[in-house]
Amino acid sequence: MTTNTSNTQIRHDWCLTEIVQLFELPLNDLLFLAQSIHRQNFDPNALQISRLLSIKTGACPEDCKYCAQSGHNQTELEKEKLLEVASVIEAARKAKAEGASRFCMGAAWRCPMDKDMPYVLEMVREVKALGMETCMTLGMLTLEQAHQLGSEGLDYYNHNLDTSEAYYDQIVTTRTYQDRLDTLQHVRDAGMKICSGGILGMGESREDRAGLLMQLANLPEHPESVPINMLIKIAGTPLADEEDLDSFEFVRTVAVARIMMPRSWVRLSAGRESMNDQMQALCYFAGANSVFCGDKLLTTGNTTVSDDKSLFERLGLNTVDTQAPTEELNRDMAVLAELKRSAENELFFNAME
Ligand code: SAM
Ligand code: DTB
Ligand code: SF4
Repeated sequence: MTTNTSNTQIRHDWCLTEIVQLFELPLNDLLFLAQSIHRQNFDPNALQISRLLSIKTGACPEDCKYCAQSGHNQTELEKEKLLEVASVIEAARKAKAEGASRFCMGAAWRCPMDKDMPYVLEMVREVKALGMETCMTLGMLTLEQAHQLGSEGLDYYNHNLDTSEAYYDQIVTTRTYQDRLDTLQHVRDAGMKICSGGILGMGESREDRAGLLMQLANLPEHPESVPINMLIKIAGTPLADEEDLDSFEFVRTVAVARIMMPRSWVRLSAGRESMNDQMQALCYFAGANSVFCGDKLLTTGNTTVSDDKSLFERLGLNTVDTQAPTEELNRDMAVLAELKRSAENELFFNAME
């Protein structure tokens, strides 16, 4: 197994065996490799912050076994109709004031109805006018709907593969893996960026986690954003009593994602409330460089804004505005370049060689 840290070639031909071999590396070697690749592609101390809002909650016809919003699951969730555009804009303004650079709007739909499109398009237009990046997750899209969203200037579309193709029918039966891949293709064809990742801790095997990453990395272009969610166990869902995933296995998955998709933003997504500070710090070391901030995700709680602020300060992490590189970021990049130069110096001991 090669652990050459200077090779950050973008690949789309990963096979399962070599991905599993990455997972099997001693943790220190895996983390070193991931962190080295991370530094060659990103400022290692910069975090991109996204903020979520559920614009339409509950009563979803899909049967995703993890989800509070599926009409097939008996959860205590209060259903809501599509929010008014004005309240969405108000939430986006608040998110921006709290440091978010991207505003992600999620709807509990199998796919948007044509009658809903004018409203979601107006949301995109008005959030963009605030100077924020926009992301939506509305379920499956036709090519035409993808073009409508793209023409309005939607930056990202989130559509997760969730798990491996082999494990998919244990998690969702009302749509196929190919349906998900088709929507991702429509998003690309319409010129938008892709946000696609998955959920860990749903009883899947290590091979399934490797299989998920293989699907993502072998897409014709890597998703620009890769959310890695830890299952939030929700009472009333079939996965409510699922066994906890080992924390180090989660960290390993983040590291392997970083290695396989070196230039993508890897997001430490749902489930941070169940992680201690040390585990989150390890995820950042493994190459996660994006998070959802705000006291709520879509329907569940999240780490508080003040806890996040305190942890980021203790770790020396800065938030980055991906739209407008600041002077501070440029300065950090200069420091990074200097560090890289000294690492290339012969006094630097590379234990991997
Ligand atoms: N209905 C749309 C769809 O499924 O694409 C958009 C909303 S859906 C809630 C967005 C994503 O949230 C899902 O694909 C899943 O990866 C993640 N998610 C939902 N419930 C979760 C849970 N309990 N724990 C972790 N992630 C979850
Ligand atoms: C993603 O991968 N995770 C976010 C976002 N994309 C849409 C959603 C997490 C949802 C967690 C459960 C909830 O709040 O209902
Ligand atoms: Fe519906 Fe999305 Fe939840 Fe599945 S994950 S039940 S599609 S809201």
